[in-house]
Amino acid sequence: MSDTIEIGQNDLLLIIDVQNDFCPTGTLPVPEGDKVVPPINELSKKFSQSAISQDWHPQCHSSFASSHEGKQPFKTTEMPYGTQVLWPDHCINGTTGADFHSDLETTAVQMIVRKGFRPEIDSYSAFYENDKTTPTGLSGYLSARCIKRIFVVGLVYEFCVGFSALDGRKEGLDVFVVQDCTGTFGGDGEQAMTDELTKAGAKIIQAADIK
Ligand code: VGL
Ligand code: ZN
Repeated sequence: MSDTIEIGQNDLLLIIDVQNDFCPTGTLPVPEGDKVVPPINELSKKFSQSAISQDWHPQCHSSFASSHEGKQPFKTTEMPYGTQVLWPDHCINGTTGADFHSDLETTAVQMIVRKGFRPEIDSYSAFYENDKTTPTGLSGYLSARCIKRIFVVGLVYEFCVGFSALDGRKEGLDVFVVQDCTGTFGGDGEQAMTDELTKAGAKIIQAADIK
């Protein structure tokens, strides 16, 4: 992107899952996951509207390998809604691991969307759970607030950031993923998500592209 993007009234910064368990000391760490915090804090000064998602699982959540006899983390299992990756226990509601990174500036954030709180369904997207039909309510909030463009940042690029961006496109929004304000597990999944985002018409930009 060479043109600079000016932020206005109908733009929202959507900060995805910047929580302790996705940072280097957490149970499902993204390499250098905490490095997203300073650039997100900087970027958020340009937005008058922002929302933040919080992965918020009950203790025996069905996305945890520990809830499935004999299953190891990072293997998959079949759920009624499709194939599900099994994760180490993470972001258990009410624990420190589920808290936002303590340096993340959240004072000006007007909306916190919790997701993944139903024991039987995981939720990557901040719009819909993994069955692709159960809404979180974010969509209605954005339309009531006349949001037309969302700028998505946070963790994890090829999971909750990417699926939120894809759903944003499906909801008819203009979607920008601010890549240098995201963290990734890396590897094939990252490239595959970039391809999907591009195909869906989401724009991948850097923080410096925003005025
Ligand atoms: C996430 C895996 C499991 C994410 C959440 O925030 O991207 N990834 N739960
Ligand atoms: Zn999760």
